[in-house]
Amino acid sequence: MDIAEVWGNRWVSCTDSISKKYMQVAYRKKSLVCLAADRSTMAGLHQLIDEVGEHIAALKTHVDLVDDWSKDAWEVFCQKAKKADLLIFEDRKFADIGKITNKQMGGIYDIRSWSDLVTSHLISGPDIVDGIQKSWNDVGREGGVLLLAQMSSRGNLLDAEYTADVIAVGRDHSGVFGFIGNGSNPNDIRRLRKSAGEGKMIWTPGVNINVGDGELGQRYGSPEEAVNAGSDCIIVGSGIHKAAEPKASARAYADASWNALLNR
Ligand code: S5P
Repeated sequence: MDIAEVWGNRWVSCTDSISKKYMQVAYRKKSLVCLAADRSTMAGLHQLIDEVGEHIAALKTHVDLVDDWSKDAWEVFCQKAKKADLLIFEDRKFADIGKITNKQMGGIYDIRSWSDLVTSHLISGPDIVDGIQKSWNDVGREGGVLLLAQMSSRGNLLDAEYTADVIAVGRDHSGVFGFIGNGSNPNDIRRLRKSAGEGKMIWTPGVNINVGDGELGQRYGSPEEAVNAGSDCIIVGSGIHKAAEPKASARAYADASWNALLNR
């Protein structure tokens, strides 16, 4: 099957360059997996790319949880991620007003200089997206914003009305790459896909082969069901980086997500 057949409507409707790039990487690697690389040392992060890089399409970071972070070490790490054909996604979950978020893309971590994607809440209003886009623009780079339309954690406050408001802003905004949906619940994903239409990505955390409740309020749904319901990328953290054999586990998530896409 060629790439247009594999991705179907999404290939036709998601015309922005980062969505296209993601779909191409996923197609090359036969994987719809974004690894949530939640390890707190640089060595642990390097080890992850070495072990599972070939089975994942994107790498999600929390730059502020790395104990031995330094600017130079991070640059080397990002180069390694690019060499491994990975989109780099900083899960910063911005929430401030546009002009402050614009500055937070710089600062000590200088997220604008290495990220292809970032997450943002829309709680402060639509200018946050423009603030983020301006910061990439300032350094001559392009990137995409994933808006949190739903969350996977128990008791979160993103109700259906809030989700609808986020979609209303995001679906027509060229700076918005797509939405974060609740990977732990296929019905939530189906609803999100229905109102988001075909023209935006939906990426879903809260995915694990062992479904059910996780640590500290996290919840998990299955990789196949998430993709069947309309997710374009499963965000998997502990299912891979805490597995006894991360490589075999990454492979299993890649196969599950890819086969589900082929069936979809
Ligand atoms: O609603 C959300 C949104 C995100 S981005 N729920 C989440 O769990 N996440 C992120 O996905 C979270 O920050 C973490 O990095 C990852 C899930 O990790 P896991 O170990 O539970 O798979």
